Amino acid sequence: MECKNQQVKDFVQQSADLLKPDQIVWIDGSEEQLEALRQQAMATGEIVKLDQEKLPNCYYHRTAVNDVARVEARTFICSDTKEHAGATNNWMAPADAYAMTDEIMRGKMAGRTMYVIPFSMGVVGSPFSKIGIEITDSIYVVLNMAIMTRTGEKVLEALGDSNDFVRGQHAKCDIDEEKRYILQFPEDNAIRSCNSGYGGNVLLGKKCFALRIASYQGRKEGWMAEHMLILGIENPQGETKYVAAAFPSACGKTNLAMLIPPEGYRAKGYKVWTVGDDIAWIRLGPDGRFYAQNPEAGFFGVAPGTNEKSNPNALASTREGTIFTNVVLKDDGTVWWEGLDKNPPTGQLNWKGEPWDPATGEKGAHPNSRFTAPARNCPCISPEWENPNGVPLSAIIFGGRRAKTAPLVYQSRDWDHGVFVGSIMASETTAAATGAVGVVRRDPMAMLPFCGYHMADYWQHWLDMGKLIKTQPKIFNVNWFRLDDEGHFIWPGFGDNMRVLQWIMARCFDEVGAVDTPIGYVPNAEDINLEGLDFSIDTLKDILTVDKDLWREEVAGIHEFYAKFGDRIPAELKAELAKLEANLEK
Ligand code: OXD
Ligand code: MN
Repeated sequence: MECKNQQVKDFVQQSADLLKPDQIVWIDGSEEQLEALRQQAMATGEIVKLDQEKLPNCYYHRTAVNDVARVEARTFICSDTKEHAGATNNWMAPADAYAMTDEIMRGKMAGRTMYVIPFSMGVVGSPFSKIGIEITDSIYVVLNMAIMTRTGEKVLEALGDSNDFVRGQHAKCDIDEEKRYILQFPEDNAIRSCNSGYGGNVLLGKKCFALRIASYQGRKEGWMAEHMLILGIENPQGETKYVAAAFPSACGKTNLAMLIPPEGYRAKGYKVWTVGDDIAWIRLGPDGRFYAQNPEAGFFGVAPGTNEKSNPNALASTREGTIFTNVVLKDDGTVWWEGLDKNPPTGQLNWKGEPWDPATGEKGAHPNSRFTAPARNCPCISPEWENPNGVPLSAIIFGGRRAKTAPLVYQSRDWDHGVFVGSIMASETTAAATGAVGVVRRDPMAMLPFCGYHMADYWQHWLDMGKLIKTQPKIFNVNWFRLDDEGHFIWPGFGDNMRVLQWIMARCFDEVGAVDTPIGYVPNAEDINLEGLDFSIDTLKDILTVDKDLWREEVAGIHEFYAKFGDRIPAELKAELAKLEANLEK
């Protein structure tokens, strides 16, 4: 494959000068080349071919045991000043960051091959799309990028002689935790990642580019990069309306993106279509509405808990062309993870490659084990998911995991209030996650670890974008996780969340009223359809309540959180907080 773009060639040469690989291989996007790389990775044991009848084109991979998750403490935004990175990001001066990682990465590809992956985030050639070049010494990364993004020659063609591409450099080095760094250089359009081989740290198109770098680009260029799923809701008349939704980790984002409506809804002809499960790039459309596109081409989903009941669409997506990482490898060439079914296999290898006995209670799959599955496999993938112009958004949904405070659903009064609702997003830790129950972690717009610049400036950007649109999407907040006094979830969740989506749609099109409360508009219980569900209206009323005492505590927590951002907090958000306080005193 020939590259005519001089800037790309220079970048590849500079990378080779630093990393000193034995050879350089350009990824052209062809199946032949990918197959040759698979053969090579199988020969070294980097990947294992799974049973080709049960799981055609599926492979298995284990990471090092010290390298199983994103490392937020070692992730830095290397903007020109610390102030520009803001209080919620780690910061390193760009010159120091380059010098430090020059030292760490120098010569580390000696004896290895350096792969050059031209990739497009978004449909190649779409006005939403952005191009990157990732350098890596990992075939696993190449194979994952080939699923998660559009790669190869067609991307270089689309780039032409433009210099507008993100420069990503990944080197496995020695998988040394002490020298592991994930660095974003927003002003340089550049990313460096070293000493890791795990997904979120090394698939540079995903969190590093499509969120951290892209959020910065979006502010500069007047669009938005958000940590959001996108789904379409088709009604019995065959009309589809789209929503984007942001939730912190472990709140069921992939499940909501692939929701199967309850029986009664399906009988009437309702359908839910998946456009994306993790990231949304949002632009102003020619008709004054927001349009969203999923910049990815695959799902990098958490395996444990995924099963025929919780998410049959996700499971179906993994039956072909998928890479499984850190799950249980069975000797029949299939895989298993906790929650796949109730029959943990015996005599198999756990995620570390050790013989594993489920009777010991030890987990077989790592809790953050993953599948990398092509989006086109998903049975409910939207016919519009590759529309180069994106899909128009009717609503934006924020959410979190709150035991008592937030009602099942509420609607913000207007755009600015909605931005406020996003800015105070929070989840409470569960016992399983940390040992400490009920600790509130603020995660504005689910972007805390992913915003590439100062969070308060990011809120200002949201407010500014609201001023540009004629038809603003309505903004909602949901909470599927209210607990009863015994600590059980009250709302059934999963497919039944369709009932809440239906109310949200009805509000978007002025088809239903609501109760005005201190925090926003809450449904009249009668307006949430409970047909076919064993759930009393009194219990529903219970989870729609807004407890003023709890919200006064919440306000104190918000003040404390906002204090981190000092003077940069937009006046509109301060006014919203004051309004909430006043409403609670009424
Ligand atoms: C992810 C995450 O992996 O948000 O998508 O952590
Ligand atoms: Mn995510």
